[in-house]
Amino acid sequence: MRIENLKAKMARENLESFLITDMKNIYYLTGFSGTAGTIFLTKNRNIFMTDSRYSAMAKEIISGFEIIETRDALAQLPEIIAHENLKTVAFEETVDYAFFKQLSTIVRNIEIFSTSNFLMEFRQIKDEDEIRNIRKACEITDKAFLDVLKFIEPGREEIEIANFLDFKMREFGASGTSFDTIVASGKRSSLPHGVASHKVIEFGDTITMDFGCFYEHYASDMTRTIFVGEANPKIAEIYHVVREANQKLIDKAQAGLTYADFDKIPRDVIEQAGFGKYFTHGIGHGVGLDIHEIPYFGQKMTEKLQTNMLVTDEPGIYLPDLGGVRIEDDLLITENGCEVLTQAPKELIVI
Ligand SMILES: [Mn+2]
Repeated sequence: MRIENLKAKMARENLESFLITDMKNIYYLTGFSGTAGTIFLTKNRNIFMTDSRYSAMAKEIISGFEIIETRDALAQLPEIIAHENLKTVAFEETVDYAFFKQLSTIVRNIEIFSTSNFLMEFRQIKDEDEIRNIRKACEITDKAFLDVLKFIEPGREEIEIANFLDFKMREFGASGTSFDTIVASGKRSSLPHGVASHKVIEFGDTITMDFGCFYEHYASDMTRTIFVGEANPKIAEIYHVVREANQKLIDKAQAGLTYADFDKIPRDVIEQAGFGKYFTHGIGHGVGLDIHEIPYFGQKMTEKLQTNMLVTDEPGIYLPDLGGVRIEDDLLITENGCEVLTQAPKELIVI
């Protein structure tokens, strides 16, 4: 079905052939999860190329493709191009320069051109299986958060807390973390993406933890901010503003909401509270096979949310030299609202 949808789009947009090298796109189309593979699609043929390490596995799990075993997929192209009488080859713009140079050298005398996010139109709408996997990834993330609350105490390093979260997520069934776990404490919590450091947790610290995992190739992404011993009153004030912004978006998110409004609804809450200039990043992003994928949101974007998109809601306020708060949930967009897949508590927690 996925491959049929893609080939129909290729026909609509006059792509005679398409070279796919992004491993997430390859997984999406075939279920192949090895580390080396290349897809080449033409009107008449679906070709999957991989080397001898993976060809047996590919033959077993991939249907609807010719499997070619080769250590150099690009070297196979001239013959296919000649056989299919192709005039153009499209490729993904995310390829690296060395690949582009090799492609330009091997594919001569016909036009090559790049496409942007060609498969994402499909990937951004999740099917039942994908939703089930992301739901599970979110459950694992929630459980790790509940456990880390019992682990955090003054004297521990941020890195120890990050390692604990990573270990717990694996223990609960994750295949790994979906990105490097962020633990930013004290003044460091004012760094929106403070990677865990050797800083030691102290009484009175604010701690922002942004973490997530992969379950069956699908990601979760959650942020919670908590306090150790006591909450600094100014940070407690912004905590309530951020939480209100996060909740207001949950209340309003549904299919049909424009990307501009998705950004504006929580941003207005923070601006009206007088902290607009301290909310310095985007409100959210899509989550799926990639931890960050479309949709992204901006103030003038007229596109609309669609049913079964999976997006984050992550307002934050960061007061320089004092500390910051971010609360992030993963939302499944539905026809009449949204479902919050990350269920870890959001009331102000002091441990
Ligand atoms: Mn995020």
